[in-house]
Amino acid sequence: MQSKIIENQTLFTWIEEIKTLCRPNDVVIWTGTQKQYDELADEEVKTGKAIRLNPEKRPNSLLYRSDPSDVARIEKRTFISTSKEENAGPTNNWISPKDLKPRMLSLYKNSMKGRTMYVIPFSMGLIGLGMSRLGVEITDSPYVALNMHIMTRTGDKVLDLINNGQDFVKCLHSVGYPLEPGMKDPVWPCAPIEEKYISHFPEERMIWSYGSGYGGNALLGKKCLALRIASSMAEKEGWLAEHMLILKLKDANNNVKYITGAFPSACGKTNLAMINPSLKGWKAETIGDDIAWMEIKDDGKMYAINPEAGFFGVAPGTSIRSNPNAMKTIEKNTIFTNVALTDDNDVWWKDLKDEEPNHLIDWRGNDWNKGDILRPDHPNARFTAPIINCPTLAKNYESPVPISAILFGGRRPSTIPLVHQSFDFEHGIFLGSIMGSEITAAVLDENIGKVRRDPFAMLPFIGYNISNYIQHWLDVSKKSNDELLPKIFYVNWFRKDKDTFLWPGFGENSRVLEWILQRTEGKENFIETPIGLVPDLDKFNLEGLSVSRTKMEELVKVDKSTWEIEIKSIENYFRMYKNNIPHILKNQLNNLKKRFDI
Ligand code: GTP
Ligand code: SPV
Ligand code: MN
Repeated sequence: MQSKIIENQTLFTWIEEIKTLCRPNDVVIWTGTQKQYDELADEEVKTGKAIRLNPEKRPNSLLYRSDPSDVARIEKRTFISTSKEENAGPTNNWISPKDLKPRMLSLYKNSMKGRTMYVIPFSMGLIGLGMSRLGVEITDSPYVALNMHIMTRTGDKVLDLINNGQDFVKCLHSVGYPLEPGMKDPVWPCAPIEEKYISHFPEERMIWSYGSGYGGNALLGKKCLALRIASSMAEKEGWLAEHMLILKLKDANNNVKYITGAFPSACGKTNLAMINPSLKGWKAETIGDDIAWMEIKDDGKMYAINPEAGFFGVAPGTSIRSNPNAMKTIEKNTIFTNVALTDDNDVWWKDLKDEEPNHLIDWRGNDWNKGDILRPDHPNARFTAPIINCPTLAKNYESPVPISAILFGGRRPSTIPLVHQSFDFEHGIFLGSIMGSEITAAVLDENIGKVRRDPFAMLPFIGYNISNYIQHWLDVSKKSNDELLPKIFYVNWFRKDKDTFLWPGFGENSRVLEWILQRTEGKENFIETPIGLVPDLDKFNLEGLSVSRTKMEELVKVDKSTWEIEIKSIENYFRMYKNNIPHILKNQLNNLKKRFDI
């Protein structure tokens, strides 16, 4: 397939350099056509890398099974490589470019032997929009090429912009499994864990990823570019790159408002982005489910875009009951990774339906029978689906939208109420900075289930020093005022009584959204507590809700003795800033203690 000629000297030279370094068998420029996608998908099926799902049940869809060692983001192999360690800050793994580059160059040497190298120009955000940014990913993984085709806007139109001189982020990826003649290619080639690197060079706006083929480690437009590199660009250019969903809401009176929400990985962004509101007359539309780029425009309001063109969503737990819109989204043209396969060549995962099938092929490719102890899907099994498949997609999903409220949230079995509002924007920044959540399977970690602090749901994604990140939020807010800025809320769908969730979640979260939108209009529907404003239950929509009043009271309770422990834990956490703790956090923490009389 012949694409446009590469006229941009920087791109041309870089491609030549990588060819010489990695020695692929051949080079393919991604043109972004359906034909190219279909042909590559067919080839993947023919060579046994992918399984074509039943075309009658799931047209044009594939199943991939990854290597059991390569199933999620790997934070301990993720690096921010800046010349000075302090520029990466206390939350990132740091290696200097001087040390890291030679180490990785020796890995990249000949690493694409026996493989095809794909050159994928892509745009994060609508092609040509002022808020969008360009990248080019060079990869030896057909899986990555197919996924990038869905997740970003790829092809010749992007190349046109690059040929015209627009900047792009260089993203280099190799699975790290060169093929010598006669060697058999495994179904999911990757490198051993100690050879995996997901490296970022923000000073050069460059990404080098080696050894992993999975998700955020390999689809470099997503977490690597749109969060880590973009956050560092945004700091310099005065905008925000955040791990947030974007949702359009219409209340029963047809008032339209937009909100964003930052929840850590596998904590409910996709679900909220596709919510089916349980409240009568309410309508919700999807704009984005994982990443928001935001800036304050001339009218003083904060606007957001979704830089992505697809969903890379958590499959387990997705069902007609929990998220019917996601189920519709993945009916066709979808890539599934590490889900189980049914006897009629369709997909399966935990809680897909009430009744489990008698037999499946599990995510490792083994037989699974009903009653087996091991689950048949991987907890971080994912679907990759085009955003245009989403039945609730907002018509204006490609334009910047003004944000009325920002939600922070996470999985907290105790302490944090169902919802509370910050006293003002600065207090909201504090709420973002103290966010905590149970670790989920979205990251390869032995501490799944333990609560860790995850400021702004950005702990693994801030591409620079976290002190400067907090300061940057403050600086951005100074471009406007509290009247015009979004109001900030902290939500927790995951409060538990012993082992069961107190709150039904999903569609019922619309009750909380209603309360939030009322707050953005200044309605007196709250009770003031030392941590912020919580719902006055007499003014909270409880009609038809299956939760008892006692449980509701438990859900919005702010208990001083619990908060004494929480405050100690926050103080302890803030020690990581050492001498570099932003003033705003110190002041806010003192104010919180004063309000509690501690
Ligand atoms: P990433 O793609 O990793 O960034 O995750 P995400 O934040 O988009 O999370 P997602 O919406 O995929 O949800 C992850 C898991 O949380 C799924 O298993 C959901 O079923 C579950 N979940 C989402 N919303 C709720 C809720 O309101 N209540 C409860 N109890 N579970 C929820
Ligand atoms: C996350 O972990 O937050 C994800 C999945 O959205 S990944 O793309 O793998 O980062
Ligand atoms: Mn995410």
